[in-house]
Amino acid sequence: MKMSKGRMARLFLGLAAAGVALITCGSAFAELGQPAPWEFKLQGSASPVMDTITWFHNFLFVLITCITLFVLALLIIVIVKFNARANPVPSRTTHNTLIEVAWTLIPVMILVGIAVPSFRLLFEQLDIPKADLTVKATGKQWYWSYAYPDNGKFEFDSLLAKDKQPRLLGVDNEMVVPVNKIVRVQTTGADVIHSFAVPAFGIKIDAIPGRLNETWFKATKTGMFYGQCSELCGKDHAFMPIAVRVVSDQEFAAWVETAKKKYAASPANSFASAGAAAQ
Ligand SMILES: [Cu+2]
Repeated sequence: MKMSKGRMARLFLGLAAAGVALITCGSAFAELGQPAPWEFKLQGSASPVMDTITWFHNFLFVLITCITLFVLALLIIVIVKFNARANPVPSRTTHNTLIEVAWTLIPVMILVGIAVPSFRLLFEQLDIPKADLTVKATGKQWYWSYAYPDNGKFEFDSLLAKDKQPRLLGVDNEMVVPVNKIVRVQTTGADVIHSFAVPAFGIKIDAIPGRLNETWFKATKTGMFYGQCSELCGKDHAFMPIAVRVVSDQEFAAWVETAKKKYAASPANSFASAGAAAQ
């Protein structure tokens, strides 16, 4: 099948227009803290770690695009210039010191250029700064329990609320944290391995029975942020969302006061039962 030049140009133009439409669509629907239809980029960032992750992702994307285009250009040159018809008498050259040194050194330099920001990001994630508060998230089949050991010692369950929006992400009791404060998140599993993940904060950490893992985030924006259990943990794995409400310091203090009373009698409240056992 032969295509005229005009038709080909129109086809390319159409494809480009579709691409642009898709990109603008993706960002038009994008909402902070939750997934959006047709989204193919990372979720908007609401923490310093996620800022770095987003930057590193974009940096690598540009880099691999350049490398791929460069290799593609070399392949096209070889195919066009050095095929048997265009180049019937091939050169017998087998070595070229300059090129050999270049194709060893340049990739090494590229890898070092990737390694430096990569390790910096890894340390930023793993080196937990002095925390302003600790929240312990326990993964259970199939919901999360949140404990606040520093703020009045209470614990409560957070279950999927079928009537709440966004669909399959809304919960009955959200985890609440203050804005611009360093939150240490400790995770563990009560039955099987779960995984605590909130994309906008750039955190994902396994919740393993018998072990206490920890990570951290500093939410830089107020609002609702959603995540999901990210380790296949059983039949309702898809129905144990994570909902984090980020509020101001005053709102957080007020919430702690009401939460202490509200969850005092909660069956999840390990502090209450520990207190009762001690008496
Ligand atoms: Cu799970």
